[in-house]
Amino acid sequence: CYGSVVRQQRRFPDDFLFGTATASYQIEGGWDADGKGESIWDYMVHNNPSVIRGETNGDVAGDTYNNYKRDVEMMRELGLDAYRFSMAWSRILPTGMANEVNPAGIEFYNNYINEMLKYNIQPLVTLYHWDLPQKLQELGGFANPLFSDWFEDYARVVYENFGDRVKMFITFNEPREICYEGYGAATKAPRLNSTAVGTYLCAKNLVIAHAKAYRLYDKEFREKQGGQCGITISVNWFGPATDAPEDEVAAELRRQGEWGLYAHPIFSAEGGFPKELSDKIAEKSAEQGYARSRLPEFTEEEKEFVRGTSDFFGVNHYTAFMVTAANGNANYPVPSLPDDMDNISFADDDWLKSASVWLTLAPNSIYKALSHLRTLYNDPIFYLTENGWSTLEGRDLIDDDRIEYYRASMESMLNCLDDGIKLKGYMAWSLLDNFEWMEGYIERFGLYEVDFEDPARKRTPRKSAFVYKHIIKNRYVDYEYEPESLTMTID
Ligand code: GBH
Repeated sequence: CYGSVVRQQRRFPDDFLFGTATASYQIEGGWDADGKGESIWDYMVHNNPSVIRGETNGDVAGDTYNNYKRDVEMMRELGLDAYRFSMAWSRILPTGMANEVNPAGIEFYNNYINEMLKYNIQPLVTLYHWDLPQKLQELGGFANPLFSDWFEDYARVVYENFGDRVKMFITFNEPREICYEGYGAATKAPRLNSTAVGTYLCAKNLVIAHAKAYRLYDKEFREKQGGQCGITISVNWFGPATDAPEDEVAAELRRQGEWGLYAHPIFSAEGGFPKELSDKIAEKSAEQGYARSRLPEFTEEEKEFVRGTSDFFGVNHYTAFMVTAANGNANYPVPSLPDDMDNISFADDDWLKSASVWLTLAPNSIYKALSHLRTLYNDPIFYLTENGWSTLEGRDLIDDDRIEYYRASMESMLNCLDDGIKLKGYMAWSLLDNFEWMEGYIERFGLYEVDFEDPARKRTPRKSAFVYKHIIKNRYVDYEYEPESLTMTID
């Protein structure tokens, strides 16, 4: 009509959960406040500050420890249905072990949760978003087979204290980042660089720890608390760069190495690690003179114990890559997960670039990832537990590229819903600017800008905050919408 493009107004259902996500170390500050113990991030940034861009750290970050009421006020401004945040294990259990509970830690999370509930915002709690108590790292962390018991004990303390009000628990955030980046490489704490042996050992112990925490909830808490328990895995989309069969094989190995190592044991019908990657690792281990495959096996009993232990599939999805076979020519360290997968990936030059090297706006990638997972794992319930866009530090309140990204994500989710994929919610990363791990405060993901020079850590809404608010309120994407001013109110 009148030559303008009429977009079909596809809607999100009223019970679709719109929220935002954060993580304890990235926002809380109060790193040693009121009896909190040291985490592996505290330890790393204090002992090896130069590993972080700008040599900053999360000692204060957004100071949510003292500003949580303002954060909840921002949630109200946006009209969020839900808010995903993580608990710092060492704030609750300073040494990591459950014999000694820190009452101030329990009180902080109680206040935070109660403030959300006062305004009908549903808390989604991640038990572990990368800040392991340092004392447990000194015992080997995820490489110690007893890790799963320590995690189960911690989970019990969390369920007992908060499960009367929290109805959705996520055990781990992004096993790949924990096991590959922290153990196999040196791009996250504890920077062990312990080769593929470390990555795979961590993978096995992590999924068993997840299963113990899930089964504990199931057995002792679900009946009286009535909530759900699941895991969040990072699933970016990896498709073949060409039609060549070797690129399809390469893409499949890449998907198995990126997320299959963690998803397959939990979500597949047969359980255990994914077959093609397992075979490849066994073959390469033998060729390289190892007496056994560096990928540990699951016993039949362990496979059964882990299989089916998630009420939903939490997906952190940001971007996509194209994959091509490397045929041993990529010069990855040997042995390493990248060398075992043996492929190269890249983004299309035409895709919009963010401030993060790894993050571009890839077309319809949420739909590609979820429809693949749906077929592979028998149509699970999905929550997108993270998705977001980075801009460079600077007081860039007009963030049109972030708006473009969020709108594209909405369209891709609507494609999922049209197809009957059971996608139930979306958590934008992130509510506010925060400590972006190795990138410090240089890359910003917030709907709210944070002034890290200001002792009060003032928060200011970006333009994208208004656009997201409008989507949540109306349940569709209005391309005509422009905020009248950048003044926020609570509706
Ligand atoms: C999420 O990870 C995290 O859960 C969250 O804490 C984080 O703030 C957010 O993303 C934004 O980064 O620099 O090329 O070596 C997303 C998965 C995996 C993305 C590691 C960045 C580093 C790639 N991340 N990756 S590179």
